[in-house]
Amino acid sequence: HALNGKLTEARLNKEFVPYIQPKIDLSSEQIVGGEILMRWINEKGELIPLTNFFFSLNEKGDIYLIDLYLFDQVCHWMNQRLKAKQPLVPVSFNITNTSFFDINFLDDYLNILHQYEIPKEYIEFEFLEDIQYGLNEQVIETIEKLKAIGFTCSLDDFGSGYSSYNVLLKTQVDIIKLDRMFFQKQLTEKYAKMLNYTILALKEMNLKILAEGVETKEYVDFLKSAGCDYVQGFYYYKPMPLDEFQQLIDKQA
Ligand code: G
Ligand code: G
Ligand code: NA
Ligand code: MN
Repeated sequence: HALNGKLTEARLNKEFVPYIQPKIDLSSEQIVGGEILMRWINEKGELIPLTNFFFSLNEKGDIYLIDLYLFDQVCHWMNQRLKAKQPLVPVSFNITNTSFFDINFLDDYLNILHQYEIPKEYIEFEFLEDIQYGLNEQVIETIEKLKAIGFTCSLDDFGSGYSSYNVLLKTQVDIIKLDRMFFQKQLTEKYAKMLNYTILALKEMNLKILAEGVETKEYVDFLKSAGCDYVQGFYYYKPMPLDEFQQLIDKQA
């Protein structure tokens, strides 16, 4: 399913769709944000999750173009919501490490934000430590620039092995996204203690904490008592098209 480096505007338009997964504030149980997750609709009309084709995209550098295209689409949507004075919440975008290496990265993203007049408070960037490159100087530098401009930055998949406490020493982030593997285990007494201390340690560092991939009420209740700030997971919502998402935020407004 390689794109063969022949990524045209027409193909982008037809085949790549931004989905969004709601983020829930645990104290209010309101939707306070959303993460953009791309979906590919192939020639047969099948919806394909990114994990199934991500590596072939990345090799060809196509991910940068697709991410930028999705960013444009979503900012356009946000602009329309803002202009019509409709409810809106901050939206997060995944940035692959190879995109940080692109010399045009900041300019390209900032141009789109200016074009659609999106306040920086509405934009969050998610990144993770790269398996191959670690967290190299260029990535750290770009994250510092994003932070200085005023964007929220979050560290994705914390605890998965790709991102660890070591990253927290190298760069400043606002939000830690606890990897979903944490919440797919049985919640034993011993394990609950370990999770409690992990959350406590991160809070001591003034970080906001989001639990990913939460699927059960047991974990929601536990995370509330542990002082976790946000949850994202099938227990509340799966990733969905933007029009479904806007109905949800309209309803809670
Ligand atoms: O939603 P899904 O399970 O397919 O996501 C798989 C992985 O792909 C996730 O780790 C996520 O961080 C990454 N991902 C999802 N959407 C995007 C996107 O639009 N751009 C980039 N760069 N990564 C994404
Ligand atoms: O790496 P990243 O955390 O960005 O990947 C997010 C991926 O996790 C998305 O592909 C999304 O579909 C998936 N996801 C989100 N919530 C859940 C959940 O509750 N359970 C499972 N198994 N996957 C989830
Ligand atoms: Na992510
Ligand atoms: Mn994640």
